[in-house]
Amino acid sequence: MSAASPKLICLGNPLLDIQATVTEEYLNKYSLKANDAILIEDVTKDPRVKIFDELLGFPDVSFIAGGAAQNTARGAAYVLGPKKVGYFGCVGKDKFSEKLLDANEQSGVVSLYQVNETVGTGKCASLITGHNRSLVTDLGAANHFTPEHLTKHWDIVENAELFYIGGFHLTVSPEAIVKLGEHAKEHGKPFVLNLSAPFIPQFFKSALTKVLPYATILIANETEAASYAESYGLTCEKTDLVAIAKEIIGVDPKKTVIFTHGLEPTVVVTSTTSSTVPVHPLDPSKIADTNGAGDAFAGGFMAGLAEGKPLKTCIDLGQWLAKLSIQEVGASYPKEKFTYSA
Ligand code: 26A
Repeated sequence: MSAASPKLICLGNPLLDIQATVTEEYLNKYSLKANDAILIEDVTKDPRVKIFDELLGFPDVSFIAGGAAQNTARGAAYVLGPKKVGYFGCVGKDKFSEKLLDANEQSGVVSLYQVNETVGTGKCASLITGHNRSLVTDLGAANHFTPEHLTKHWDIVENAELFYIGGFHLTVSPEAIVKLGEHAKEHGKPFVLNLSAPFIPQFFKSALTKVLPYATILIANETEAASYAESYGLTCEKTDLVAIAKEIIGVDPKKTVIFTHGLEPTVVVTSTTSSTVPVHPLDPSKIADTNGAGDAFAGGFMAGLAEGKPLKTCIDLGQWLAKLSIQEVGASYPKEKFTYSA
């Protein structure tokens, strides 16, 4: 395999995060929950588009590379080093995409962007209240990713050893996910899917149902698990993570389900086992914000998987990287290089 060909390929929606601390009243004004992710589907009708302009007037506003799977890609690269991680997504031709490109370069991620000449790069308002974050996204160009772009770079796909798909991309191109999934399945490569947000199982169920069979590993948090249980009409308790995981696995011996659960231990279920892995607790006074904690977890996890580490070590690596990330503003990683040791 050529040195320039990344081991791990990620697919998602490249977004620039516009992050600021807001008040509860501000969230209420737009009927937003303190901890949620929503998608603006019609920028001409949704009053919440105003948020992007309003945030510019907030004293602590900052522009930070975002997009859930792109954050994960940068996280994996933090551990694996340069050129080991590639990232697919669609951006516009503007200052925002230049900033994203630069952030990827700085962190060693190979950007495999499709460029849309007519639509601006996607953006995400990340509204911070205490340790919560409310995400409001205008996908922009990210909504225009097409499977043909994968075909263009198929040699890179073929050289990759494992894949990570942000569930958020189910709103954009399930076809692209299936295309990568077919390849992974045919070659027995790990194919990891993150549920990303409660609205994915709720409102994108048919796309999720198409893609789920390809996932060798599913990652989600407890609220996404509950939303899955609700959407698929599972009869178990919506808080019984092991039972939900078992339903997802069904009779697929190849599937593993990982549910993170805030500060509670992470739940890991395979077709024959179920166990937990503790988190790495952090003194709350050291938390900058928790935006991107889940993406960082997935980044560390994917890095471990790429290095062939045992499942429990991969999860511990994920917890370790999440702990580093929540000490930074936004879905970011320290400038300094810390090294994980099991
Ligand atoms: C389709 N939607 C809604 C989204 C996103 C998203 N990434 C991809 N698609 N909504 C929010 N994000 C990203 O999630 C990260 C935090 O986990 C934000 O850009 C933020 O960096």
